Amino acid sequence: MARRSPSSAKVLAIVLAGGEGKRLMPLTADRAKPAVPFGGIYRLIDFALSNVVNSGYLQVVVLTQYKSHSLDTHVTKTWRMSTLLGNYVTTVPAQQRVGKTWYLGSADAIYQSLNLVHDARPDYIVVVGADHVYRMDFSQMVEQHIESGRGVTVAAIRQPISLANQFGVIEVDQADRTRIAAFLEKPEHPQGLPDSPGEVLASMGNYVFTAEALEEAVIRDHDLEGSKHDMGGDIVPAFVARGDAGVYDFKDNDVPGATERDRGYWRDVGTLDSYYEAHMDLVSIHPIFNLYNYEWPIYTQHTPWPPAKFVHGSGDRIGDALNSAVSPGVVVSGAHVYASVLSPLVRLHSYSSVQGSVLLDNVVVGRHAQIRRAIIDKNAVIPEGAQIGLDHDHDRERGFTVTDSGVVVIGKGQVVTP
Ligand code: ADQ
Repeated sequence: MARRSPSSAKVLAIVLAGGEGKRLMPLTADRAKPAVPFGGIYRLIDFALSNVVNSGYLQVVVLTQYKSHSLDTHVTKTWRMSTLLGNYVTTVPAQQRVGKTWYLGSADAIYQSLNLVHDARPDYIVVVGADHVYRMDFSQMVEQHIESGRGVTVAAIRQPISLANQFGVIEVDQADRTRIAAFLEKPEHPQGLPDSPGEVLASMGNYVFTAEALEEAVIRDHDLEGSKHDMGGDIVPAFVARGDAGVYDFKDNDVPGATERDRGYWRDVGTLDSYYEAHMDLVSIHPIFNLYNYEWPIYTQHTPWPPAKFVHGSGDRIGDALNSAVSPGVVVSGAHVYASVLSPLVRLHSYSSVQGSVLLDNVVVGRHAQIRRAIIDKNAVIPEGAQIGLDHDHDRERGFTVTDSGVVVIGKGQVVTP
């Protein structure tokens, strides 16, 4: 295929959103990981979709599978675009179009959806995961990909070597630093970087493919005995083995409006602890991830809820929230909130206090309740006087999850006793 100039190239975006997110249990007990709420008003998938759309790519398919109802509802309600202009974001569940199996892995999800690629007839395909918090202009990576003439380009970021077993680890060719010399998916004993032994260069799970090369690769992979049909585990290594894989360094990505502090921010929020920490990044006084960058907005669903309100409770209690992000519809009545993220419609009653916590939609906190370093899923009712996060043995006895770093997690619909 003749190379197209970046401005005239036709690009289809495929968002992989079928992941189960086992390590985020109980938050993924009845929703797919990309549908997990984040930052008060968003769902995780909003970050990937906002990046795709802000990059100028308006033909987007979202491949879903595991517990996809909540994800599907969110994407359909939020991401409707003008089909008149040929723009769309569609969710595509596993449908057994090709055979009798559901998606066997992320590469099989693309294989089973090749009909959508044939319909869109793109020159290039941007494939992104749906469960990271970051801003990225994919058009800059597409430009590098087109110039390279390679089959695939993989986005990369430095990560601590201790996390290497969660990522695809890239070794760059020392003679041509844009080429991947070796790629190991989730290695247990990786080598550190020559200039920084405590770090590895990790794949971000975002790829740009030349359309024909991706189609050939997933077809070949489909027939390959022993393949797990996984993008990181099988497809990328196949390109690397042929010397046909490039690397795009995320630190070169220049997103409009980024601050010195949040340029290059990228978080894999695949575990409860990393999900919690990414929330704390939002509420630090100078946010480490800046939601207030209107040049690269993060879009989400907006419901006409009333403004958040802070009122005196009974007696002399003041309702306040400091160093916190508070969503519409929240009422803080005679309660004290510190370093926390409150999602829409949360209600806090008098003499209660919430510190270093993430409360999802509609959580009600009764009088005198105390909550410390906790994540509380939707609709939970914290009874009067209950204590959460103050005594971890008591938290475990009541069936709550307590993470390695001591964050207490209460699942959706879990009954909470004092
Ligand atoms: P993981 O995130 O562990 O590693 P995976 O679980 O396959 O890989 O998830 C990648 C994306 O694909 C996620 O957005 C997930 O929702 C989606 N997905 C998974 N199974 C799917 C299926 N059957 N159908 C549709 N979508 C599916 C990957 C790469 C690593 C890289 C990390 C970065 O494999 O090389 O380092 O992402 O976080």
